[in-house]
Amino acid sequence: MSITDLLSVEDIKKAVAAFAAAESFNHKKFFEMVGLKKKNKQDVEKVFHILDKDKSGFIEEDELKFILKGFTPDGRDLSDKETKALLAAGDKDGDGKIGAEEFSALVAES
Ligand SMILES: [Ca+2]
Ligand SMILES: [Ca+2]
Repeated sequence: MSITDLLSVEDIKKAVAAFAAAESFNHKKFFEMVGLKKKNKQDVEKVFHILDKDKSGFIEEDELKFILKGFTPDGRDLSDKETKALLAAGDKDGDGKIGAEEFSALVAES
């Protein structure tokens, strides 16, 4: 399963390009632009598992930092500040990582 089986290559390109500038990442706009927001829960979970590189069942801070690379290899790394802001937005139970349910909720509310 590749991310482009779920999302359009064009949408990914546009969404990643829109946040190319340092400190510009906005997850709400990104999830919408990349087409994730209109996907059903099953597809959002598939994307979650792609982003969970080490298959731990959670997206940890070090995976969040490279979230854009999960969509396209030339995506930039998020800054520490952007990574922490994204973690804070998604980590509802405060365990320092994002679970599948938290990821679905984060996408849905965006
Ligand atoms: Ca992980
Ligand atoms: Ca959590």
